[in-house]
Amino acid sequence: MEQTFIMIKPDGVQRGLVGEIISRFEKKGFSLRGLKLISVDSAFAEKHYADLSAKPFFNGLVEYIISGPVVAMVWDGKNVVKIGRTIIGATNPADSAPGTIRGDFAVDIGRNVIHGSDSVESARKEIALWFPEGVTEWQSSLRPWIYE
Ligand code: FUP
Repeated sequence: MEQTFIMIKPDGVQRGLVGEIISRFEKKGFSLRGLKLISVDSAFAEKHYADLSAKPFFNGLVEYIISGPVVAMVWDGKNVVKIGRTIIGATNPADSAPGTIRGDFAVDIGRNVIHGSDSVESARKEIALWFPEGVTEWQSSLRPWIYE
């Protein structure tokens, strides 16, 4: 099964959206494989967002990510990278559909509540960065009710 890295950003944690967000991924049918509340420093945030280092918003983005604890998660399931991005919604909340996390809970692109890996390859890299200790192996007993 595929895995993705999902992070609830400091605004999502401060606003009490952790339970709501976890609930949306659980109810969809995905399985939680890794979960931790963690504060990262700027070197770590810069590594996570290395691909964006040339962007004008990079420094502000790093400041935002280190401004409070985040919830780092690994979710598992068929097409979880793509479906996870659909659940999250467009990067800019002005374009995210209602019913998506950003569409329901965010206004500003610089406070968009949540991150999700954009490809299987970035998921692999991000999981290795955020969970060097590895994730938990288990299989949900609900699987036959979610997959044909
Ligand atoms: P996403 O994959 O949806 O997280 O979007 P990007 O990787 O393109 O951007 C990462 C983060 O940078 C976004 F979540 C928010 C921030 N960002 C800005 O603050 N301003 C921008 O113009 C674009 C992105």
